[in-house]
This record gives sequence, structure tokens and C-alpha cells, in this order.
Amino acid sequence: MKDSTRKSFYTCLTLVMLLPFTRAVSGDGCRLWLRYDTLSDSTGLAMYQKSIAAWMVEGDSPLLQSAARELETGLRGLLGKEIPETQRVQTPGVLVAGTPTGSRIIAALRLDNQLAPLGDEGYLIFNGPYNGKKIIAIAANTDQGVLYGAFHFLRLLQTRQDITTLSVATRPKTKIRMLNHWDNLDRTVERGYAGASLWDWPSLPDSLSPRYRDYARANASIGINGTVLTNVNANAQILTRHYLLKVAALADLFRPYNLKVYLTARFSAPVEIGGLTTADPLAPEVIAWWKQKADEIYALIPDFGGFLVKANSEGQPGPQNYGRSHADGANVLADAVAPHGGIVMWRAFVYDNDVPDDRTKQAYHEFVPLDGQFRKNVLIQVKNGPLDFQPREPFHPLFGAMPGTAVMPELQITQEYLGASVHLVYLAPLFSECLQADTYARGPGSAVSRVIDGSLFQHDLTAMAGVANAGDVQNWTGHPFGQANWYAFGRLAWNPDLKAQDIANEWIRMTFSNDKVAVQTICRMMMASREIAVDYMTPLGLHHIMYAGHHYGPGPWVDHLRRDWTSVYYHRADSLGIGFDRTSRGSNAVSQYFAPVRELYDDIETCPENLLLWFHHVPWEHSMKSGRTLWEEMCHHYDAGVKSVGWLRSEWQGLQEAIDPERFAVVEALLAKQERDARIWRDGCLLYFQTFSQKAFPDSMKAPAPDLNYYRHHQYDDIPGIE
Ligand code: BDP
Repeated sequence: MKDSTRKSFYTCLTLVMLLPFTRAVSGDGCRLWLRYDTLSDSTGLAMYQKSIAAWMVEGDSPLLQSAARELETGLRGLLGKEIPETQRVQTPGVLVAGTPTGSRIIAALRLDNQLAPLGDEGYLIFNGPYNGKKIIAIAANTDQGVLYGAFHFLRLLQTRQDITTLSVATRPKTKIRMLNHWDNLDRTVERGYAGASLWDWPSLPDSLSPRYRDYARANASIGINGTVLTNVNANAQILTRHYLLKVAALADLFRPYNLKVYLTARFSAPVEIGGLTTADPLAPEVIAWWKQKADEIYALIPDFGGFLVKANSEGQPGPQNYGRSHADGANVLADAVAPHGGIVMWRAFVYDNDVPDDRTKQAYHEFVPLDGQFRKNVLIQVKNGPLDFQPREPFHPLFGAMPGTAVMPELQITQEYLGASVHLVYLAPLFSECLQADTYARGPGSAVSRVIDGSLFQHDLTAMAGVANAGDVQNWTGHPFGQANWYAFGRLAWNPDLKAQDIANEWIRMTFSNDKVAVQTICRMMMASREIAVDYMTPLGLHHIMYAGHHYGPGPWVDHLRRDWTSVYYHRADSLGIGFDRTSRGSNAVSQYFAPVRELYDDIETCPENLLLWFHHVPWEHSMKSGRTLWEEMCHHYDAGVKSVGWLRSEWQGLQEAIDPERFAVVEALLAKQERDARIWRDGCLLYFQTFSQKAFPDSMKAPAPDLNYYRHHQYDDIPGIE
């Protein structure tokens, strides 16, 4: 090693060792977007060093201690030197963080009017004079607001923003911003592709992995304030004292980062762990059991968030087992947690193969009649689309259809249907597509985001959930770009109107590089990536044609399961055409949307082509906007998807100088696999659909090979979490 190289190597190592993330190595991705590496551009560094002379957090609650620790670590890392903590403003350039009640300096700034609208999690960041000196202030009504403000301030440095003319005033648009972990007590993770569960149940509560705190920090840095620790396909054991003590230990660690814990409640728990003979929600002993269970939980975890429940869905027990409604079920749990300030999130992901109706219509049918019957502390948790986290779905018609009920969206961060932890797919465009969709529930301007933030129907209780993609692998998410989806979810939960591109930009700068060309290139790749995946998986509104079981590869031929789990039920390909007729002439799912969305989808001429086969059964010869026939268009999309992965690969190759070698190599290898598996999607699907269309492949594409049989029997042996 040359001397200069050795020196920078050791500087790097020292900085890495000072950072709070455990076992950090520069390129292993374990520090997520909180890397805090010293700014490499000397002008920027000098500018920041000049602007920040010292810092102070007035007050010493656990939340403020977290804020102080973060500022200390972040400033030291980013500015490449110790920035002293101070008790006084003696020089210009002091960064002061606090609340009017805890900080005499913030109190002296008289911010009552500015702080009043910011609630108990918002904050201000601004440059202001104090005693004739220019300071930077982070001010909030509460300590958690200060914590969020501290992370925001560090983000400004990480993304190289000007900090001499600051005027940030922000508050979250939703109250509860949470991850849903589908983690089992044996540490397997349902639809998890990043190793085992983060929660090491056997060693809790005695041994506390340093990762727990890093997890809480990462969430706090993006405003996530809740986490459901356990799978929606629930195990009642989590509600036993044995496990509750473990949960309490996690809650204690998370509290200084304003992160509350929630649990999934198995509806039959009163029978399974309570020794009752029924779980009928109207039976007095069941009501008493849930009340007593809630009291027991709150005695251990005073700020416990509440329950998430999957009931009468995919074999999970629920109130309907006793002839009761979802409202009866949700309300009994809601009454139990209400005295403690807890909530219940009741999932609308319900469908039944014995109901002959179109599966996508069933949730609406079951829930709309119950509007207004749920307690005030109940939220109905609705997936973004009416089926199941597909690469593209229309928005769920329940958004806007239950004005008397608090409704929250459930987005999926883990890439169950989007290439697991192998494909580079940035999900913010998918999330935003749903959030920005106009439901027309109250006329134009009734976007899903306005249902969610409570403004459309005046609800105070608002929330957003994302199914987590983090596991115990070193870089948390398997694919380095999977981190972006966790990040984007948090940012959108804070403000559903943020632009996917702006979020990508931030994340890239914090995670990879501030180099202009690198930022632009990676941003382009990310912004294109979701549509690319749609192209090679389910273009033109196709859906649910994945391999049965693992959901990673194609399986349009799947026809051997219960009807609503097959692919043939959804694509309905025949010699005439392809697609599910959900128009007024078909299943009439379109009727669940408000006018004019209903009419838009109902008419083949106005239905957006990217949802065409979701709503229409379309002849192979149908002429598309491009002038191609439907068959040619389908071939075109599948082929373009694969070619675009080639483009992603070549874009990435150009970044070798800008990215550390470890992450460069990991992404390079993953993109190669993605291209291989995109081809499998294209060739498997097209060879299969060709058996119906009986048409030749266009000359513009290389004909799929070798044959359909090959794809039907293809096995994956190198995809994490997929067998
Ligand atoms: C589907 C998953 C399944 C989940 C279910 C759910 O395949 O593993 O249990 O959703 O959301 O996407 O309950």
C-alpha cells in the first residue's frame, strides 16, 4: 500500500469505527442512508465547516439524547472533524435544537405562531439571530419533533444543500407511519428475501443486538414511528407473557427513537392461549379476555401501539367463524385497547374461493356495508390495489368508498411480485401511482392521498403501512437498491405528495454519491426500473401470472390450484384474445369506482393501455395506439423489458469509478441475474400465450427459445428466500 493510500485507508477505518452502525465496512451497505462519510468536495466541506461552529441540544430526555447522539456522530463524520458541543451561543454558527419548554434559547426565539400548526411531530429549521449571533435552529413542539428535525438537518448536509438560508417547516401528513414485518416466531419471514427475521426471539430479552437500535435510528431518520413485529398470518404465542417480555425489551430500545411497537393478534387467541372454548367476539368471556390481555400488555409496554389483524382471509380465523361481522371483530379488540390509547388495524384483504364473484370485488362487498360501524380507534388497512401487490394494479376501490371509516393503505416494500431481492425495482413510482390516483369520491381532486391524510372525510386517525423488506443480512435488504424502497416508503408516509424522483435523488446522494453524473444516471435507472419490470412481467394490465408458491418467476400456465390462485383465472387467454372482462358486460368490477373513473375503465377506447387486460378481454388483433396489434404490442413490451435490463446493466457499468467496489460488484452481479430472469419471464410468457394467439413473433425480436416445456419446469436455485 502506498503511504497516501494507507493514510486514507486508516482515516476511513477510524471514521467507520466511530459510526454507530455495527460492523460497518465502507461498501457493505450496512449503514443504509446514514453513512455520514466526510464530504469529498473541499468547497462544500469548507462551507459547512464555516457555517457550523458548535452544536447544542437543550434538554436531556431519551429522545433528545438520541437527537444529540445523531448530531454529534453525523457532524463529526460529514465534516471530518469533531464539532464541539456547547452550552452557550458565544460565536456565530451554533446549531441549537430544542423545544420552547425545554430550551431557553428556542423559547427566547418566540416561535409560538410558527410552531402551532406543526403538531407533535413537525419541526422548523431556520437561520436566525440570537443575541446578535447567527444561529441555526431546529425547533419543535415536542422532543420527537426535535429528533426528526435533527435527522432532516443531517440530510441537508448529506445531500449538499445550502444551509445559509434555511426555512423548513414541516409536519407529517399521516399520524401513524409504520412498517409491517411478516416475521414468524421461528425467525422465518413470509415473503422475506433478506435473511432471517431481525428479531432474535430466543435470545430476547436478555441479549439485545446492537442492530435493534440501528433499526430504530433508520426508521426515525425517515419519520417511521411504528412497527408491527409479527406476521399477519399470526401466531397467538406472541401474546403470551413469555413473548410479551421480549416485545417489551424491543419497545424499550425503540422508544428513544419514537418508534412504537404493535403486534398482530390472532383472532382465535382466546381459545389457543386463553383456554376459552370460543373466540366469538360477542361472548362476554371473550370480551373480558381481550380486555385483560390488553391490560397485561400495557402494564409491560405503556405506549404499546395496538393490534393488526388479518381475519377470515386465507385460512386465518375471524369473527365470521361465529357468524359475526368484521366490525364486531374489530370492535372487541378496539374496546380493549381504547382505554390505553391503542388502535386496531383491521385488514380488508379478504376473499373467498367459495364466493363465485370476481376476487377483486370481494373486499369492497364485505366492507362498504360496514361503513360507520367501526369504533373510532379502528383503521381499515387496504392494499394499494384490489388484488395483491401486483407490479401494476388500478387503485383499490375501497379508497373513497368508506367515508365514515378511517382507511389506511398497505403498500408492499418487500418485492414479493417484483423480483424479490434480486431485481432492481424502485417502488416509489408504484406507491405514488396509487397515492395520486383520483378516486372522484367527492368530485375531482379526491386523490387517494387525501383519503389517507384524513382531509377528504375529516378523519383524525390517519396511517400508512409498508410491508417491510429488512432482514438480518448485512446490508438489511439483500439488494442494495431495496434500501431505497424502505427509504421511499418512509418519506411518502410523511408526505404522500413527495415526488418519486426527488426521493430517489435524496437517497442516492445519501447512499451512493453526490457526483452529478452518478446521481443523474442512478436516478434515471431507478425511475425507469418499475416500468421495466412491468414490461417483462405483466405488461398491459396482465396480473397474477406468476409461478405458484414462490411468486418470483412466470407461471401463466398455473391451473391446478384453487381457482382464485391460478393464473388462468386472471389472464383468461383463449383463441380469441386475452384479459379479464371486468366491464359492465363482464364481472362489473368497474362499478365499484366513482364516475368518471368507472366509465374510463369500462370503455376499451378510454381505458389506459397499461390496465387494458385488467379490465377487458381483448382480441389478439385489437389495434393499439402504437398501430401494432395486441399480440405484437405484448411481444413488444416483453422484449423491451428485457432489453431495458440490458440498458440498466450498461448504465451501471459506466458508474464503476463513482461507486465503491463492493457495492458496485454486488449490483453488477444482481443485474446480470435480473437480465437472465427477465428473459425467462419474457420467453416463458410469450411461448405460453402463443399457444392461444397462434401468431408468429414479430421480426423485431429474437424468437423465444428453447420451448415452453423448458420454462414450465424451470427451477431457481440461486434466489434468496425462493425454493
Ligand atoms: C400475499 C402473500 C401472502 C400473505 C398475504 C397477505 O402471498 O404470503 O399472507 O398476501 O397479505 O401477498 O395476507
